[in-house]
Amino acid sequence: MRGTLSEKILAAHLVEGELVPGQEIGLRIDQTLTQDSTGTMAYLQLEAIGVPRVRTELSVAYVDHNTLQAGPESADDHRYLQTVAAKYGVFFSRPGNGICHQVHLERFGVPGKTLLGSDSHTPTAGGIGMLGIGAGGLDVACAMAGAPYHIACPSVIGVRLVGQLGDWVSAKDIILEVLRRLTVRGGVGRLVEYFGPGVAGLSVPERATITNMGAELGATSSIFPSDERTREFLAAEGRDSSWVPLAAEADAAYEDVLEIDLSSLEPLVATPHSPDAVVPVGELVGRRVDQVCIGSCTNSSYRDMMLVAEVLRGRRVSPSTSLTISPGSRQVLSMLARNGALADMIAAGARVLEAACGPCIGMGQAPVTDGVSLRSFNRNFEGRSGTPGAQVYLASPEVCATAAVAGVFADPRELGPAPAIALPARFEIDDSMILPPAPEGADVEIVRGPNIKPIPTRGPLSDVVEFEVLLKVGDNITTDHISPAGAKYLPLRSNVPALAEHVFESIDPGFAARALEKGGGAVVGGANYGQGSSREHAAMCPLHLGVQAVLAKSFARIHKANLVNFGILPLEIDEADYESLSVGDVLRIEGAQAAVESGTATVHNLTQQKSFTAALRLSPREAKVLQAGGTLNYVRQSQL
Ligand code: MIC
Ligand code: SF4
Repeated sequence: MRGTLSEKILAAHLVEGELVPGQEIGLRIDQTLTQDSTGTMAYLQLEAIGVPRVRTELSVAYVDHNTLQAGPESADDHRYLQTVAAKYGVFFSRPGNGICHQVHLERFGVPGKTLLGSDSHTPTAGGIGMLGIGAGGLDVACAMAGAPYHIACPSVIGVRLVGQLGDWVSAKDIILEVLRRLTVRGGVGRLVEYFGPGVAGLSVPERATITNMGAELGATSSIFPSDERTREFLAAEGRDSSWVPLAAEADAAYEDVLEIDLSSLEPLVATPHSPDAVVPVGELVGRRVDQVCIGSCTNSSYRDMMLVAEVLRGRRVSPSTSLTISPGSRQVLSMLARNGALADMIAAGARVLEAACGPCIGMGQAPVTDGVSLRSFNRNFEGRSGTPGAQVYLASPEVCATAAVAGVFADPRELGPAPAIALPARFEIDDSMILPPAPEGADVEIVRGPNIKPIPTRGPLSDVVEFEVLLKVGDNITTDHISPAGAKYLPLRSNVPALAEHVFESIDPGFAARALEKGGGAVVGGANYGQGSSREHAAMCPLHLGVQAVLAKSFARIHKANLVNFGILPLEIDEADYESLSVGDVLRIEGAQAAVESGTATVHNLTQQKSFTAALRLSPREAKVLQAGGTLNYVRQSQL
């Protein structure tokens, strides 16, 4: 990684360890962000850690996920977040102000700094040359309390961009091409750094589309240099003083380099049910589209919205298709309202939603039964839209808007020359929906609604652990499978006992009841277990049900960290042992305390009367955390 931009930022923030890929490092975190569906737990954890005020340079609490408010739960949670933020020194971005990643890029991101966020798309900040990393809420709470953030030092791969994008081809097509080549596992343990002559042609919001969706590669983060385009963007946000130039050295050593000739790209689409199942739009032309949803933290910038408005101007949404549009921030929405673009959208028949995550996380707008939904979002995991049989496709705002008008998949290049969208010289700046914290927190009273239930914890790891296999699943299981999101479940994010009833519901509706009845057990998974969202509920809820271990071929980075944080053993097994394990097998590990230290556990399958070894790939710190029964116990012991 010598000479890479990633190395420079990592080195400047390194407080523990060495920059050797695979080894654990501790990083100083400059800024944090939380959003509401992971934030309540993060702040309960911050309260439990017991520091009086946050110790970061800047921390922001956003409300953007749970804005449906079908009952009082979410509004109660928002009130809790507002009061806890005021008390602990955290800025509070009110519901309606926009999606955390978009607003953070606009108003707070700083090139060269580190940002830890309790949301997997925190790498959006890489669009501005900031190192943004997604993590579980507990890790973010520790960072707010001033502790370093620990990760396995990633390796750095380069993506060299050359050439220029053609008409109707945009940033989304670049990241879909990277996904097509690297797959949803291709970024695990890696930082993805963009460089080359093609970079200068991309504005910050376009770069942010690419770094945002780097999360779908499983990458630790993605980053662009900070250059003249970055300066322009920051100047337009009235934040010139935050700009610093940053780039890799000319002879930077990447682990691997992928080259993409932008002029050779065409409009692409990710097909159900994975962001890496990418095909050219041409393969789908003419197929029915029931619903189009434009927005999300991937594609909701001023540039994207203006492009959509240009396509819709003077046209009508097809009578057989429903079009929703959610602008990424109040800044974007307000500018569209003033310049008339919003009127064009409304006249075309778009259903304009508030500036929030909305349909991306299944908060409303579930498609028709077995419907085809085309979205400018970043995830098309099965069931995430709220309609079990729906077929969800992902594409650029260009492809989405064209399909909304045509009622079928269509190639936007058929529309003639593409509109040129310039960044405004000055964005509309109004931070009145970002509430600063109280100058002295001591007097602020925290308001807790009845939905907020305590965080589950467990005692220190027993030396002999015995558990039954409760469920066996395949590869690429997402945290959406483990702890579903959407309108029915998100209001329960502060109430682990209630949310836990739905663990693995879409795969095995009887899972939660069985786990409780048996007093816990284990889950067997395939490769890349726990990909997707950073939600630590995918560890906390199984913990509440008594799950002691997950045995999988491999784990996604954030989920594995969350398992460790909540004292669940992440055991890696090989293909043959995966094949041989069955639901109902009773497994036993003797000497578990020593096993987490040595990194190898001998697992006795009492049912099948045989033994096998499983790896516990843990840093010495993680081993101690597991021995203590989770991070909260460990942090309290080590007196942060
Ligand atoms: C998502 O896109 O899945 C989410 C909802 O933003 C999650 C966070 C969550 O589950 O609350 C994420 O990406 O981390
Ligand atoms: Fe919100 Fe969707 Fe972005 Fe997650 S991916 S932060 S749900 S807009």
